[in-house]
Amino acid sequence: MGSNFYNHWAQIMGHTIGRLKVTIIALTAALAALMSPAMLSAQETEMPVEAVADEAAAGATGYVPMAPTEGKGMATDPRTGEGGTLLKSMTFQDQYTQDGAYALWMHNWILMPVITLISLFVLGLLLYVIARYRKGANPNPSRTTHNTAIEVIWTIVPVFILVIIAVPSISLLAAQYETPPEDAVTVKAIGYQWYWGYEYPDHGGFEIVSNMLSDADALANGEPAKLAVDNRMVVPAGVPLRIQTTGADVIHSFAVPSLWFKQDAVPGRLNEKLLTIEEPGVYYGQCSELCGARHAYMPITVEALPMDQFEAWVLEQGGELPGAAGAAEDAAEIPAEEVEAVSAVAE
Ligand SMILES: [Cu+2]
Repeated sequence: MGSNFYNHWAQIMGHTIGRLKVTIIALTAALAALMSPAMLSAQETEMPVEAVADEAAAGATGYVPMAPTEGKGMATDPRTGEGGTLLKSMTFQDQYTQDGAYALWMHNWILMPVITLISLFVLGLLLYVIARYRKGANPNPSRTTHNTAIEVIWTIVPVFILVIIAVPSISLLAAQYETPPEDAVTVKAIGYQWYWGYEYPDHGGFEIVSNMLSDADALANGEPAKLAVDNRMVVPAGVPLRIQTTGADVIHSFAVPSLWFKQDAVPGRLNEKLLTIEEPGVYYGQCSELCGARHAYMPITVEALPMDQFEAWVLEQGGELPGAAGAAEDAAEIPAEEVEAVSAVAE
């Protein structure tokens, strides 16, 4: 009776292990596909620069919102893989900042392999112990409680793994705390219930009010629904930006996944973080701090433009360029005669 039971059990285990093997093989294959060069090179796919340039040229006389590039600065559809592959929709969005690219590399080549290997190793050990040391195969269990060699190994190996993770992790953390340089372009993102305001203190202090477009309007524009806005946060590409965030009422959070950027917008506080967007494009984000009933309906659209087009946009908004304003002010404040008079007194 007893041996019959164990035979039956062993048979079931055999089936289960067989199925697990298939599952492990499938998982490994999926992971390999995820890490494949094709997958990585997808990151380097260039955006149709000409298309953007054409549009920019069209907007030379007046600002025309840039058309987004499918799959860039937005999530891909996990059901259809629209805008990318199905696998791509399971991982991070392609990154358009240095920190983002580094973080994505760390995720793909350090964290995921380490997590996968450890999980498979522990699963393998468990299955081996279940099969090898079951009562039927091992009726008299060992009474061993200590083994110095193996205890040293299972202390040192995890320490070694943690150090491997800590080195890139700490440098990423440090990079994310880098202070914006003095000449960075300042944009102040203000969270309101429930929309965003973008103030340009270096450009005359005008403010853009940004509300979500209806699904119909967004789709008609060729933009993703619930992410498109009427007035975008327009910034120059390729130069350091000083993004300041604050909340007008409750805590919001300014977050754009493809730029590796997330910063809380807290009432009464001014948070500041460096952001350098590497290339022109349209990048979508959302408020990422529960801020009330319409929290899900205050998206962020960042449009990065070449500097000259950004400056043209600023002038169109009634803003002024920092250098020009400064020179004009200097000229206005100190008339030439006064300067002469002052130097005469000094003599
Ligand atoms: Cu909010």
